[in-house]
Amino acid sequence: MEYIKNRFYQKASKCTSEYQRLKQDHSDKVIAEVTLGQVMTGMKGVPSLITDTSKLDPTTGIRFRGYTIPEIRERLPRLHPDGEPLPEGLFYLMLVGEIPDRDDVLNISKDWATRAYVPQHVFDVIDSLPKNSRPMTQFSAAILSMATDSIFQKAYRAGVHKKHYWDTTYEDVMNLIARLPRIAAYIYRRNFFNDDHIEPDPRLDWAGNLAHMMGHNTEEVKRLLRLYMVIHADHEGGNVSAHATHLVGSALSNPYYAYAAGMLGLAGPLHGYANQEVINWIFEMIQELDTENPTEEQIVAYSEKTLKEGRVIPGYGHAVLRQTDPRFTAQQEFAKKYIKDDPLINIVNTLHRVVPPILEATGKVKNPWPNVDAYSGSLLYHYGLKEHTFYTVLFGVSRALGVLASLTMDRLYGLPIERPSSYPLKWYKEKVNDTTTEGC
Ligand code: HAX
Repeated sequence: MEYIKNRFYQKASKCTSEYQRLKQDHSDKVIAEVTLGQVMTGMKGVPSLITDTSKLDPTTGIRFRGYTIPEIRERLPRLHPDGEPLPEGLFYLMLVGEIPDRDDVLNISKDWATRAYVPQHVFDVIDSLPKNSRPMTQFSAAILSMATDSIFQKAYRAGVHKKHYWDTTYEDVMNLIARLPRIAAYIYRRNFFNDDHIEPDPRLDWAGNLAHMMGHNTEEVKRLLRLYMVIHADHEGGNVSAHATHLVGSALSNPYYAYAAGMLGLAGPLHGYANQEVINWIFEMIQELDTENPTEEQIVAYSEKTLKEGRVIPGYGHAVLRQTDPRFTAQQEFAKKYIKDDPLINIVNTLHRVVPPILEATGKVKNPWPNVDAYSGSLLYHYGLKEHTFYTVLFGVSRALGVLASLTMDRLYGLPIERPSSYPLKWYKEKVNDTTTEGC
């Protein structure tokens, strides 16, 4: 769909001029100060990245190009009047900066369907890994193995002018996103359905096709996956998966390498792996208490015990958010609308009531409220996607939309290689005139 690429270029190249002008005219202006505390807590709040696709507000949550989750659920085109918006529309919004119309979205669906062919060697790479290797290991290896197809890399080697880097990046990004449902579903069917694979159906939308290839070909699962793919797509630029993609991409590594790096970060338990941890933790609780319907008191006691053991309560807390995550709320509303009574969802709702005061009482947790991962597993489980070791792969497929739209933008801006400074601990000590010595 050449017109979408052109529309992106027309809109985004104006931002490129602004970027160049700002750099030239204002580079010496001070925009923020950095405290030692920020350095020591993972650079929280230090403005140092340019990301246009989305911005995270601590109280109102994520805004995609200015639109909140309820707004995009209301305004983005959908296939069915009472369904969820198509993730293709969110990708368009993040890339172009405008709400697309229905034709734009259907055209992206068609474009991705035509780009969805996965070379045989990618399946061979997946098949060469032991079946007990984690789905995220298989997913990342598959993405890396596709770098053989990178158009950006070929163009770079052929000596293309740097002002055209964005063009081949765009092509790689569209091919990569288009292929992800096939790869994810292949890993799913390999691991959990004895290699009984299902061919893609090019008439389906991106998320619908994923549901179909996973073998969950119902309108309910398609609707859930559309919601899932929308809400997990982006969370501004500083989270580990987005930042890792950007960082590796800043060395002009091809988009397959950059996105694979992001996925390796997403695989960590403090990030995307938390969606598995939540379900593991709840099942441990059910097993230990020997009931699928624990009382509120039992859930409180189990949560307190987890903290005493020096573990985190998965699905709670956030580095930036200071309120219930609107991605959690969107899933809660979805469950309220479509699911009558489900023991797992009942536990998740009880946790929502009891965990925040418990975390608040520790006096150290900055955000006691639930994040996106607190709900997602229980919904997937309800609809029959019970294989929780796979959940982070689903998160990864969705996250491609935001981080790869941003990477395309990075290349159009011509952002430089990222290179912050590091110092020994001693240097920071001197900076704050600390003369105490502990023998370090
Ligand atoms: N349970 C217990 N302790 C928690 C906690 C939780 N859910 N959340 C934070 N804390 C603790 C921290 O471990 C930290 O303890 P120490 O001072 O002893 O190191 C203290 O509270 C202060 O942490 P914070 O400033 O509030 O939080 P951070 O910005 O450091 O970390 C995390 C944010 C999301 C990593 C954290 O809240 C956490 O570990 N949560 C549980 C795991 C989780 O749900 N991760 C998914 C987050 C969303 C996401 O990225 N999804 O992909």
